[in-house]
Amino acid sequence: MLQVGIIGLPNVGKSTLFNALAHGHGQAEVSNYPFCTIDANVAVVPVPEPRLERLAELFKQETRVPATVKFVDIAGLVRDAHRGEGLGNQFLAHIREGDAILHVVRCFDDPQIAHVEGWVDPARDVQTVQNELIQADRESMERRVEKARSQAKSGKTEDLEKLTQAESLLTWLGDGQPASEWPDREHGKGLLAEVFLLTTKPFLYVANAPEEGDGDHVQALTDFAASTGARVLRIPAKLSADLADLDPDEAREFMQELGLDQTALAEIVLASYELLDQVTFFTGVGAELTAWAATRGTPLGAAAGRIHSDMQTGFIKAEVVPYEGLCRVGSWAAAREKGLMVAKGKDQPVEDGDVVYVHFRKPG
Ligand SMILES: Nc1nc2c(ncn2[C@@H]2O[C@H](COP(=O)(O)OP(=O)(O)OP(=O)(O)O)[C@@H](O)[C@H]2O)c(=O)[nH]1
Ligand SMILES: [Mg+2]
Repeated sequence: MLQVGIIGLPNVGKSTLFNALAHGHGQAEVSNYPFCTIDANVAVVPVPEPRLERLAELFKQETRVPATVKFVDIAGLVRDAHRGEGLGNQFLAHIREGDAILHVVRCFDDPQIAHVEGWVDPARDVQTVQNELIQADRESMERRVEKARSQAKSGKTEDLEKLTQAESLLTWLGDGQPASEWPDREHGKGLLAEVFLLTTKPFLYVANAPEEGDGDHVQALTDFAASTGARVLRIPAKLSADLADLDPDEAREFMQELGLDQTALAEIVLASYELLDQVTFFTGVGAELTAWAATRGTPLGAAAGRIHSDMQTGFIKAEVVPYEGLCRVGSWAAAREKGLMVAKGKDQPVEDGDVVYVHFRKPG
C-alpha cells in the first residue's frame, strides 16, 4: 500500500486536508492555533476508481475491493525544529517510512489564523520547511557516517568507498542542499537506498488556497516550484473537508455548482500515482473484483505475487484484456472470441487498465 505523508508549517491546513482525504476513515483535530496536531493522524483510504465500478457491473461481481493509500498527518514543522523547536521533528520518522510527501503550503490570508512567521510568504515558507528536512537528513547522515567510519576500519575497498560517499553526502547536506541534488547520487545509489532520507522522496506542493482569490500566493508558489520542477496542486482544503462531510449526492450537487469535477481525494491520489509512476490493474477472483496499484513496468509475475505469493511462484501465464476493450465488447468470453485477450508471460509488464487472470500451479 502506498504511504503518503503530509507536512508543512503549523496552521497551514494539513489536518484540514487530511480530513478531506480521510473522511470516514479517520478524523484529525483542526483548530486555529499552531501545533494543534500533537500525535500523528493515520488513515487508510480507498482509492476512487470509476473503472472498478464499471467492471464489477460487467462481471456481476458483488464485492469491490479498491486499492488503498495510507495518509499520515503530523505536527507542523517550524524553523529550527531540528534544534528542538516545536513538535514536528519527532514525527518525521512517520514521513521517512512513506513513499511520497505532500507539502501543504498556506496560500490563504486570514487574520484569525496565526502564521508562525507573521505573514504568508509561500517561497519563504517552503524553504523553511525544506531546510528542516535537510537538517533532519543531516542528523541521519551523521549517524550513518559514524557507522561507516567503524566499518571502514576493515580496510575493505567497498567500506572505504561507502565512507567517502557518506562523508560527501553529509557535507552536501551540511551546506543546506537537498540529497535529491547531491552530485554523486548516481554513484551513491547504494548508500541512498540504505538511508531513507526525506529530501530524496518524491513530493508535491499542495497550495491550500480558497476556491476564489488569493491567486497571488498560488502564483508565488508556482513560480518558486518551477525553479525546482516540482508540481503544485491547488486544493481548497477547508471547502474539500466540508464537502467530504456532506452525503455523496449532496456533495456531487454542490461540486457541480462550484464547477469542481473531482474530489480532493481523487485529485491527490491521481497526482500521487503520477508522481510515483503507479498504474492500476484489476483481477476478478470468485465474487471479488479488486483494483491493485503497481509501479509502471512491474512484471506480471511480480504483480501476481501481490495477490498471492503462490501465484508468483507457480505462475504459468496471465490472460490479459485491456479495460477499454473489455467494456467495448461487454464480456470476458466476447473478449476471448474477438482476440482481445492476450496470454502473457511472467516477465511482461502489467499495464494501466489491464484486467488480469492468472493461471498458476498450486503448491504441493
Ligand atoms: N480561512 C481559511 N482557513 C483555513 C483554510 N484551511 C484551513 N483553515 C483553518 O486554519 C486552521 C488550521 O488548520 P489545521 O488543519 O488545523 O492546520 P495544521 O496545518 O494541521 O496545523 P498544526 O496541526 O497546528 O500544524 C483551522 O482553523 C482551519 O479551519 C482556508 O483555506 N482558509
Ligand atoms: Mg494539524
